Amino acid sequence: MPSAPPPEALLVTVAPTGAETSKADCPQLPTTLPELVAAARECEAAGAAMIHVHIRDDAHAPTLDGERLADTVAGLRQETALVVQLSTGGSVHDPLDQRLKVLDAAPDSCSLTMGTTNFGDDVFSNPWPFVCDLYQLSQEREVVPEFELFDLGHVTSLTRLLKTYGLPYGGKVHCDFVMGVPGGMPGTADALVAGVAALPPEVTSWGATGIGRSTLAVGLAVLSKGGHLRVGMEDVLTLARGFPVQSNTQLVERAVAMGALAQRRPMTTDEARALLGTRPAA
Ligand code: KMH
Ligand code: ZN
Repeated sequence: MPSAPPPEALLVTVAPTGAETSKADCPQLPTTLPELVAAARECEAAGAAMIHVHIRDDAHAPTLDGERLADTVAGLRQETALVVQLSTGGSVHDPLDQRLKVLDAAPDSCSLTMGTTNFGDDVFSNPWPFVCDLYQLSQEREVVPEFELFDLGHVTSLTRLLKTYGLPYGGKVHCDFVMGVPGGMPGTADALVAGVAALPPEVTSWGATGIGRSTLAVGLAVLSKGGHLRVGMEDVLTLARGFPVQSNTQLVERAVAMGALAQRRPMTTDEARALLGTRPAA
């Protein structure tokens, strides 16, 4: 088994698309497969090692279509060495049974949110039985989950899940705090410190992302606590007030520059696979 990357190695995950922003509002959002692959290649060159993927249909609307998901995984694998993580969160409108089927596309990793969260005016539904089903399916299919923690209570649920069902495929436990969602924990250094302090001992690595304006506060707090970074247009659409993000690469470059100030260098894709315990690259 490959050894764990050194502490200075920084996992940068890019979440380029998400399910919330419309193409009409943000034409630079990568919503087609060629756009996604081009963004992935540029972000890999800029220092990203993992991609968190939501896909869109021909009308640029969020979809969990199985064939499109499989084509997306294949396209990303062909053109990049990135760890491919498919979202099982989808959009707030996606039914639970379709979200389970995402694993049929055989990604390296999948997101797995540890509880239900108010999500703006909507509800992001993750009932406990669904969390357990998805987790056991990920173990069976040898897909490494990234545990998404939107609130402090989700950390408690993660502890319960690991106690009940054991370790993920690959034996590593990686989680990601998703902070600043209206309805979840705030995107602040204080909230991050509380979350990290509550993590169960099985956790081998963690990262965080701050939604919207909390992106910088969370990113800087992550670096001072020794965690990893997720950035991308799923989470933030402005570089600063009045300066719209033009490409995901800009956000990855900024994350890499922030890491450099903290004397962290971007992790390679091989190091990311070792960190996360994913199946070897095809
Ligand atoms: N789109 C959000 C409702 C995930 O990817 O797993 C859920 C989400 C989390 O983005
Ligand atoms: Zn997502």
